[in-house]
Amino acid sequence: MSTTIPLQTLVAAPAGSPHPQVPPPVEATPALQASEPVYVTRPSLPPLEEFLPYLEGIWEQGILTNNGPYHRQFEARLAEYLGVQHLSLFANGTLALLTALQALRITGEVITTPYSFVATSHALLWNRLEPVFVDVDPVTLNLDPARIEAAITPRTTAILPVHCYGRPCAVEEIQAIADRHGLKVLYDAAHAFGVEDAGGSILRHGDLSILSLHATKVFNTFEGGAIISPDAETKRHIDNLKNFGFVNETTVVAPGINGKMSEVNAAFGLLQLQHIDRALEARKRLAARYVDGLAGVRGITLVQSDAARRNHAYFPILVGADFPLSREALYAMLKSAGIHARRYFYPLISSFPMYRHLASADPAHLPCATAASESVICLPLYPDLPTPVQDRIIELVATAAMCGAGDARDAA
Ligand code: T4K
Repeated sequence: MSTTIPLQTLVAAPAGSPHPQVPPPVEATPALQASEPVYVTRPSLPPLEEFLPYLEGIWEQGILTNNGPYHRQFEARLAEYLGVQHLSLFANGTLALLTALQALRITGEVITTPYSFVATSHALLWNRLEPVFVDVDPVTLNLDPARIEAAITPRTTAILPVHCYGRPCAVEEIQAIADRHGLKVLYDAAHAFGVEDAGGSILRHGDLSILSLHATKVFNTFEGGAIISPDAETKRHIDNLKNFGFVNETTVVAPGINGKMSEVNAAFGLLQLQHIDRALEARKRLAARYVDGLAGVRGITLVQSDAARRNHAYFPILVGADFPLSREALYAMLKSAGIHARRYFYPLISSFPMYRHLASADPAHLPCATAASESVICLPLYPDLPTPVQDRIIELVATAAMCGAGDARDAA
């Protein structure tokens, strides 16, 4: 491991600092120069001057939204980049989820995971659907296919799995179950931008997949989302739904919504496509560095994707019972050192007030999701994360692993 820099150097030293011996940061990055906290993620942003011509184009044309030229271009280029054929842009991932459920006319109960961002289940409630929570696999942290069939009732119409952290779900097994029971499958692929399995894009599975292009995601358009459809007809229907149900100036065929992405977001997306491969490379390098630094740390389990092409969207670790600090103590220790890691996904969705009354929300039925939720920490990972800062994060975790143990856990 390379030389690390004491965290004090992340904070601007006052005049007459008692640390004159501290060497200057190796890389003069903003995060090291200022007393800025280190967040779980920071958005990838291209140089501002590269975006100005796109804005000028919008100003010249006066088309701000409603399937404008940038929207059409970005939709086509994004589909091409992702290796899918039928993609509809949305204003955000949540609107994409809401619309996907409408498009497939889902009713009754939907089997889903409690181990996700709350938007996954909220999209069901907004469609007056009942989430039925099924436990996750303890290794993949995705919906456990072995537990799905037991949760199917005559009211079940769909399965809504999440490729959590961008790790592919057990897509073949889930499809086989859906086929046996006549269920639709909608993938919440909010984390899975660019992820591929042996056959290509992970987004080709199921009846529909949705993406998030939010600021915190691997690929962002500030806010944004997309639905990936299996055929042109489904895409057309979704395009109508996201535009109030209009098919032409005077005809409305469905109670649609306004889910459209604006020209500014679409133009930004076009520019972002020029930078995404470099961003993914940086994530890969940083993730490998975490693996090198943390793989041997006692009590820490790394949650790794087995995808053919990964996106390294997050770097989750599980803090085990044999780690000297509790998860909460490690989280607090990192925070006090200026490292704002996040406990994605804690609390479980099923424990929020609007869900906890459901029979399927009983933690006794969700032991693996509960255990993961109570032990996970997502460490900062984003393309511009300075190497010395990452080394310091690794050092903090590794040092905690060696500290005088049981007492620290008890005290936390
Ligand atoms: N399904 C799944 C599985 C999802 O994870 C999500 C979203 C959705 C559906 C819905 O998609 P969208 O409708 O959002 O497109 C964040 C995001 O807001 C959310 O998009 C994401 N999942 C979720 C996992 O994470 P928060 O509440 O943790 O965000 P926030 O504001 O605390 O941001 C985290 C850190 O990122 C901040 O501490 C600093 C940094 N940050 C954030 C923003 C927004 C920046 O540096 N710049 C920024 O602009 O939910």
